Amino acid sequence: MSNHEFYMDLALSNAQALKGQTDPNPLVGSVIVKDHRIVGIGTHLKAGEPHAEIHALQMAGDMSHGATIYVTLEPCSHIGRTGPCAQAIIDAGIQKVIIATLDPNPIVSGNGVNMLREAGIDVLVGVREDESRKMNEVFNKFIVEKTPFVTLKAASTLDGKIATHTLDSKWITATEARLDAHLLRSQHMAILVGVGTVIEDDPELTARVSTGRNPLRIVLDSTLRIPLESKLVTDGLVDTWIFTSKNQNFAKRQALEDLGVSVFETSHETQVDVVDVVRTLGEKGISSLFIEGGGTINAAFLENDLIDKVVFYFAPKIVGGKTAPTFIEGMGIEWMKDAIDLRDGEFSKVGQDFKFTGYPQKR
Ligand code: AOF
Ligand code: ZN
Repeated sequence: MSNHEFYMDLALSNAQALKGQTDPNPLVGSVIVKDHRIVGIGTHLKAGEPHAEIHALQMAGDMSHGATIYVTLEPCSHIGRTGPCAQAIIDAGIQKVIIATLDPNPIVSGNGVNMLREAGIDVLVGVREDESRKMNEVFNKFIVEKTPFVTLKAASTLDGKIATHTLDSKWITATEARLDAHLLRSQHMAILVGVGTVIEDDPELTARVSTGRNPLRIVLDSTLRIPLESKLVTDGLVDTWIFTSKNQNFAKRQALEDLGVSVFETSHETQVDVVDVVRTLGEKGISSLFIEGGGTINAAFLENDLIDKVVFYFAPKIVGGKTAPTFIEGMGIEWMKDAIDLRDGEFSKVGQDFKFTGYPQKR
């Protein structure tokens, strides 16, 4: 490993630790090195606050003169809520800028590098590029498409069941996998379930991990069957938004709105239109969505090509049973050749369970 990679890894791991805290802005880390010593370290902490480079430059002070700065994302060239960082780097007398990847944000992309080069600064792009791009997979999509990066999560037995044929489902995976899923919840801006889950389990849908913030809670409910006394309606811990159809119960809607719940009608007559849901969330600035639905909701999002990533936990157990529910239901496909392929699949072990992550190939 070269020095460049060593310092970029430090910047990356600092940034990665903030996952879920900066959105809808990217995760960005920076390190400043002068005469083989680290003189500044900075990480972007929160949208609207200073960018990573600014924190690092402040720490380095006069030591920035003639130094090398490592940044996991191209320094910005625009004046937004802060910035431009490229100008701050020039003003600080930095001699060399090492960047992991260009900024996919169309108002920055390439312009930051151009600004630096025009000022006579030596710029190198591409150190740990893949790692940086993967770290910001949510931001990379949202900043270009303005719709959320959607992750589908499920936990099943090894034979794909999410309950037995008597509908007993507690518990499929063990504590470690459930904690891992709670951490993922806290890293998303919104979490989505179906009304069936609310009626059966009366969940809180909060992230029970010490550092986590709680995501916005979203329920798909075509007629507005959600009980007015359910925790999502009454606990006030986080906002709850319900997406419904034209076939909604309008009196119930008023009662829900009086209790502080937001209700959105989608364009379908009898069902919740999941394409509308994702589009609306994007318009509301939600950059990441975590789906914990049952088999019907999961299938609806998959069939509409709306899933960017899957996280499946498999307990090494078999329950069997033709009528025991599985985590993808719907109609299913007709021909094996049309199966949804999952790219870049990875398996890991979490406690006694197995975790699969992969990226559905869009059609
Ligand atoms: C960040 N943190 O460390 C860097 C960013 O809204 P603003 O003014 O903070 O600008 C956000 C844009 O700045 C963001 O979309 C990205 O293109 C660029 N770089 N953003 O939040 C950072 N370096
Ligand atoms: Zn910036």
